[in-house]
Amino acid sequence: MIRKLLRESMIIVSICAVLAACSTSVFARTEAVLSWDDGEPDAYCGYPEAIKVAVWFQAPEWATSVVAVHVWFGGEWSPPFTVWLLRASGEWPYEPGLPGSDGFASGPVPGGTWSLVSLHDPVDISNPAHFPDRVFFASIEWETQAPDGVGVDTDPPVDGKSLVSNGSGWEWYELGDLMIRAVVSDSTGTPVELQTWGGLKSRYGRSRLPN
Ligand SMILES: [Ca+2]
Ligand SMILES: [Ca+2]
Repeated sequence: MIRKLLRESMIIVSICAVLAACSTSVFARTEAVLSWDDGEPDAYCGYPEAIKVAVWFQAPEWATSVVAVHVWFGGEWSPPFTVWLLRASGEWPYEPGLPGSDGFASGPVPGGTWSLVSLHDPVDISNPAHFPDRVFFASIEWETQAPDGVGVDTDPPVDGKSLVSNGSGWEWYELGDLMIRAVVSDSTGTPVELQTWGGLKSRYGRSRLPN
């Protein structure tokens, strides 16, 4: 009986080892977390200074998609919020433009720590017509007042890649680096469909769309 149990458990261990090897070879992918902050908030940026914030990123050449966003909220809990992956508008100096995908609704999440928002449909950034120079903006828009807001790293170097909006256009935020990070991957994302303002507004309503 004991010998039989041992033999069966050896078979199970062998199957698990084979499965692990297969999953490693089939699903191996490279990911990187892009960030401008040091991981320690020194201030917060929230209502009424901003109702949405964005951070500029340029993905490495090997990256083909954005798969997640990390955000640090202050206070005990964040308000409900939406994550947007925004395309650059025009040419350098880039500013946030049209959404590169649908918004990803999230929150409330605990404050005082990193929250990971996994993009259930990774956003494909490999097409230079949609994401020139692999530039994109990770944006957070909250739906109710957020007095504590998003963490700000004011320690040098302040990289000047953050923007805020009170609903009418964007301004570069110079006090520090907003604590939003982007996870890029070499896995294939969902191709971006060129969307028109009219189509987006009819789907989500004007108030939920970034400018
Ligand atoms: Ca800091
Ligand atoms: Ca910095």
